[in-house]
Amino acid sequence: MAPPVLRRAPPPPSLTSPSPRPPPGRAGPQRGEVANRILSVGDHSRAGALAALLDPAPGGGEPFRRESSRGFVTYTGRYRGVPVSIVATLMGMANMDFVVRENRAVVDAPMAVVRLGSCGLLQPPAHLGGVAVAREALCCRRNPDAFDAPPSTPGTPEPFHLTRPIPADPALRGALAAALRAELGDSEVFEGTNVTADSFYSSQGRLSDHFDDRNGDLLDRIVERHPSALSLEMESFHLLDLARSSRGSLRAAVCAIGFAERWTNAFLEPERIRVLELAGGRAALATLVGADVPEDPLEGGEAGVWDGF
Ligand code: R1P
Ligand code: URA
Repeated sequence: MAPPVLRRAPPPPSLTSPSPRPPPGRAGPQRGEVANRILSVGDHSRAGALAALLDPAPGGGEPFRRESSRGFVTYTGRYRGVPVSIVATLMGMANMDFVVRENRAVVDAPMAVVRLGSCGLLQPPAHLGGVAVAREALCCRRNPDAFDAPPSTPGTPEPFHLTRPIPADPALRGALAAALRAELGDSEVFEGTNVTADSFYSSQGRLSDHFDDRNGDLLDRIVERHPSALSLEMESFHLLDLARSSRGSLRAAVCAIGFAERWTNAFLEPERIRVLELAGGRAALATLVGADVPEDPLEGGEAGVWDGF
């Protein structure tokens, strides 16, 4: 009888997917529909308002608009003649991750991303209605392991973990701060450390009777450990983290309009919000247009929707 043929077992199916693409049935950003200069904003309404700042389309048409199946809205056109996209990134670090990775996958050129968000403010000189530009951002995460045991049980970790800060791209950040000052005046722009939280509530020090969050002294602890901490929001750190990890293919800077002063509990009046969003949007778009990245998003000047503008 012939000896059995020894065969190598087939390799197990890979558990990793080769590219950051939406799974079948989910439409994400498409090649030629997104520029290598992206203004990331939190919601559809802000994105739509800022899209009105783009260069007018020939014949008075609208800029290109696509809403993905995950709910991200992208407008693409030109600003001062340069291709740009405005993307509604929605809330939280997971959404920022989708937007950056899926857009990075369909653009060839190095990219510049500027975020214009809103934030809670942690201390003066920040003040309501001003814009906080982040020199750096760190992340504040609720640590579920801390809640395994009653508070102060020996060996239990701190309920919130603060990462080390990650710097913004210095050139982009400097240009953003200068453009904001030109729009709003020196007194309305402050530079410091941003804190990106993984919740609007627990890890932003908002107290609740319904949950054991152990966050009564969280904001004081943050400011004590990071005396230049000024703003508290939910996406910026992750954008800077992705830029750092992008092997040089993406640079980023972030700013956020002060919607709330956490030490006085004052909130910005709704009428001021749109005015500040438009001023911040003009500054962010001007910064993107001046960014040191190629003008053509795709290799060899391949066409995209920006060619219609
Ligand atoms: C919370 O209300 C949201 O507002 C802030 C936070 O980061 C979070 O996304 O930013 P946006 O106004 O950009 O959404
Ligand atoms: N966005 C936040 O994440 N926190 C605030 O306090 C205000 C806006």
